[in-house]
Amino acid sequence: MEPTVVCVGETMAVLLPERPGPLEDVPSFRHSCGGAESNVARGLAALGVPAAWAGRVGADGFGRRVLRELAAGGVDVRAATIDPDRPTGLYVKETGPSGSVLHYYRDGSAGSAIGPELLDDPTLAAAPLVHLSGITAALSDSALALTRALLARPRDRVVSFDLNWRPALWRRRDPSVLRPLLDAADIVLLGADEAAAVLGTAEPDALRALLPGPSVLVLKEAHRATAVTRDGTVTEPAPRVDVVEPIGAGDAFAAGYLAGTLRGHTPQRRLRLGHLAAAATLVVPGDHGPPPPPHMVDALLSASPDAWAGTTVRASGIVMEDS
Ligand code: KDG
Repeated sequence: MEPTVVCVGETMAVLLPERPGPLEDVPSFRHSCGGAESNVARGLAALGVPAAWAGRVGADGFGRRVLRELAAGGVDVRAATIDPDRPTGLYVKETGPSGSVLHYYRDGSAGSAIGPELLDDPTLAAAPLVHLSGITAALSDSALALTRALLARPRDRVVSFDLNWRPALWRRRDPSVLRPLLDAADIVLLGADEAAAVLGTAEPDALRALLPGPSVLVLKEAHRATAVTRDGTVTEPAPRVDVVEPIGAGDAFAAGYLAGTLRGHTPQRRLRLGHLAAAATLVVPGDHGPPPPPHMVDALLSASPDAWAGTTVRASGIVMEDS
């Protein structure tokens, strides 16, 4: 089946610590893979949306692992290319009492060498929806050129863009390129803290004035998300979640929101599906958690506001209080 969504970006090998604490004290690490855009592709595939990932990996074991893991997660990797000269990037997660830190080992990586030649890929050329993020724009000049070219798209292709502000990647680059990139997309996802850091405001009307181009801005806050469309604004609270580890939750939210959009859900249900997919990732230590089974998703999407407000997501499952 041809993918409905192609997610473009860098996917890296990931080392997840066996237990919290400074890296020098961690006895061992679990090997996984992650990258914001391929996390979205995995989240979409888990929700039943045909999804592909396009990017570059090195001709090494980490690269083979990335392709194997994504394919096992139901992601089409035919548009992925193998770089004979550069290594697959790596990040190491450090977890502690004040949250998680990502340590990147990705300078000069295969993933950072993506560029406009990817536009010739038939999977990408045919995709009705392309998902991008601000991470790719920070990786290299060629990755920024590809991002710009994908946003200068044919009229029938929808582009979603998650700001994904990663200050560590912008130290030697100019982040002012981000606002016009966001404004050229159709669906923009951004966290309130990221919006404040990059655009100087997290206030929906002010963001709309700065970004008049997209059909929808989805603003994520700690306990709610707001869709700002040309027809008005819809806000939906998040369910309660017993958080284990937050990295990857924004990508899962994007996958849920996009899946809801592709299914023609109402704005409220799109936001709920985003919250549910994010919650499933918040309750696991890695970058992606399996979404709830479809019958439960359906029940939660149509739950009353009281029943939705009484929902708690835990690693052991979802609890809906009687309403
Ligand atoms: O959103 C999760 C990502 O931050 C993680 O998978 C690593 O892609 C990554 C990045 O560049 O930070």
